[in-house]
Amino acid sequence: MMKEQKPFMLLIVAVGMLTVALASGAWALDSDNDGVEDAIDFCPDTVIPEDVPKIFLGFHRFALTDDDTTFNRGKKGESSITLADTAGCSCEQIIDISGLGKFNRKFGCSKDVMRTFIAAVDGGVCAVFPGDGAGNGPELSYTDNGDGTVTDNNTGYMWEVKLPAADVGGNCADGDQANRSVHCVNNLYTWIGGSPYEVFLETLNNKCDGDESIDCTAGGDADCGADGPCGHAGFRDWEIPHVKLLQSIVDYSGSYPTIDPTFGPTAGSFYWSLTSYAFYPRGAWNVDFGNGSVNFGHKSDLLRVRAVRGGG
Ligand SMILES: [Ca+2]
Ligand SMILES: [Ca+2]
Ligand SMILES: [Ca+2]
Repeated sequence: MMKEQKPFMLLIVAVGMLTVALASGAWALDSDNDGVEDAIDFCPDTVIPEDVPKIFLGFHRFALTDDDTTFNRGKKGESSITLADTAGCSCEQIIDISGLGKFNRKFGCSKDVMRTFIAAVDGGVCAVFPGDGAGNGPELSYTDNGDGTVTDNNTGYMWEVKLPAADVGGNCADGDQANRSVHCVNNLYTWIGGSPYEVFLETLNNKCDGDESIDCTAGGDADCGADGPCGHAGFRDWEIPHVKLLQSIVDYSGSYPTIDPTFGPTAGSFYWSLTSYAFYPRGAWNVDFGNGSVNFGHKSDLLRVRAVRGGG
């Protein structure tokens, strides 16, 4: 009797284990076996323990030096950082992704490297498509960085803040645009190549912050000396937003202009996007911050622009 029941008992046990496994999600695919599911694992083929450090793990440095998924730290043993925090990336993989040098490879990833990478991972995972400002979707939320930039807390994108038309330091009251700061609210640019539109980005990315006359294209921050960092607010990757990104900052609650005041002076008028009109290549899309509409115009039209960088 016992011999006949055994396979049946085994089947019951197997079904029970399968049920528990499915309920706990334990069967979700984790191809590199690092405890982070493939769907949210940013780094495939993680090896534990990893090939870093090459010499020894530095005092405040992190790496996966034993068999578990928690980073070891200096001589202190296990740290509080796990592979779940780094989206499944080992120190070695972080070094490769971040383009870091041999020092990290010899002694492990520094606290700053880990912190920056984890923040980037968090930013990516947390990026949210904002609502319309009129009660639908996530609430519009912005942070004034106090340096001529504002961050959209939903998308993570950083935007340029404009100077008012009366601003004296930026010479915004000067009738000749060539004498004004590129940040002046009423500056107008065409979309086409070789245009002031290119001058605009060229200045944001290659002139010293706060002094738009010093060129720091070659030497970066070193060329700027006491005039601050190279690039607007110290960043050199400013772009013109594509049309959907530009529309993401429209506030449809009925405000005029249709944008949060954190963005500083904004005209109730048309702002260029990067996006060409596919059916009429001489045209490109713009957003009207007078009513929130998306329109297209001739690339030779003189419209306003607001720069953007980074993102989730
Ligand atoms: Ca994994
Ligand atoms: Ca460990
Ligand atoms: Ca991994």
